[in-house]
Amino acid sequence: MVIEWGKPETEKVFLIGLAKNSRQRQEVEMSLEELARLTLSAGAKVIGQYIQVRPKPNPAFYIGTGLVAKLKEALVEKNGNCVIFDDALSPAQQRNLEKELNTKVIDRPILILDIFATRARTKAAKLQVELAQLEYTLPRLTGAWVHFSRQYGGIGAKGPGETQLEIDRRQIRTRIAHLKEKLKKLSNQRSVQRKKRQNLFKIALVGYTNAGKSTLFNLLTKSQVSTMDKLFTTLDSTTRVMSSGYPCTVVFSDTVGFIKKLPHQLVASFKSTLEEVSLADLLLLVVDSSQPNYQQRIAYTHQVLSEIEASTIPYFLVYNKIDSCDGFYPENNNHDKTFYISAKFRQGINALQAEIIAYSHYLQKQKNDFKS
Ligand SMILES: Nc1nc2c(ncn2[C@@H]2O[C@H](COP(=O)(O)OP(=O)(O)OP(=O)(O)O)[C@@H](O)[C@H]2O)c(=O)[nH]1
Ligand SMILES: [Mg+2]
Repeated sequence: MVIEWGKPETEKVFLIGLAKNSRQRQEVEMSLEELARLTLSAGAKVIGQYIQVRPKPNPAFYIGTGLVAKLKEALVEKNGNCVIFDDALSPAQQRNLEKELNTKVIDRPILILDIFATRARTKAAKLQVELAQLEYTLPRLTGAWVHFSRQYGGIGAKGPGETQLEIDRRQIRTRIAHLKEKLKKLSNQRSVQRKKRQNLFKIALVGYTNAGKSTLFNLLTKSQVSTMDKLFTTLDSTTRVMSSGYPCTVVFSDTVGFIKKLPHQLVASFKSTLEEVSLADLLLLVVDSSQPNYQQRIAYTHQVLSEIEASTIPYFLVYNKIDSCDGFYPENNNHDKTFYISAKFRQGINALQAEIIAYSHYLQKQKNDFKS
């Protein structure tokens, strides 16, 4: 299910963010920059943005009615046809806004789900994204949500009647059950494969999207998975088994990146893909250190790790892109396994690899001690 964005040139978007107070404004500005990148990734064009400072969202419209009126005028003036909010809207807020603004209203989770839907390539990723979309849609299935996908043909498109809605709800529930069943089968297949790897040393690369995980993965495993300056290039896990140079067989996994306000339905349905992470012996937490808010991104990564029950796994903190840091180095945070690298320019890789080898010796010894 992909939102019909229409032709990119016809999709003109306003972005909206809310700051609790003026101190939070800068943070919201950065969040909107990221939202703009996500919007571009979805093939639409940003034509303006508003940040409102208010302590609490308006229950009916999320933003204040003054800004709703201003936005309405701006949409007409600039020929805009879509508004994207940086936070999750309640079903009622979304409905009220669409009615008042006479235009399509989307929030960050819907946008992220949409990008995932266009990027999903493998069977598992497609099923997982569809499941997440339907679970997000179900409580929102009212007049504003038409059948399985949102049809934004014309302005003010009418929703179906209550009977139709009930049929849709039932169909969605049936489809959800069907998708879960299919995913369970795939997950069982994966766990058979995983069992075979039980005694191997498993390392997973994790971190915020675009941190350079796949670039580092390619270096460590001499692979060629896709890397791009785009959000969510990787959606599926790739694993590579390495033995030369290590005291035991090592399995590296590259997987989906995290992002702020990742819809929890998405995390839940990606659980089986993310099992590569939750069952790892060691995580390489890759950070784009050229980003001013890199610390927040580390915090979000930890948040998702705890959601998938991976927060107790030992990790190396890998500050990547140090070539773009302008001489500024991120602080060590008292984490004793911290590395500064540039995966793109192959700097600092030997030291990281040496420590991975040392750690695999340590794990091997632990396993042997346990056996005897
Ligand atoms: N300057 C610089 N750019 C880098 C470095 N490492 C990766 N990149 C670039 O950063 C972008 C993202 O790299 P990826 O390896 O695709 O990042 P990722 O973490 O796998 O991203 P997703 O799969 O989208 O979550 C690409 O354009 C890379 O070329 C680095 O050390 N320095
Ligand atoms: Mg990647």
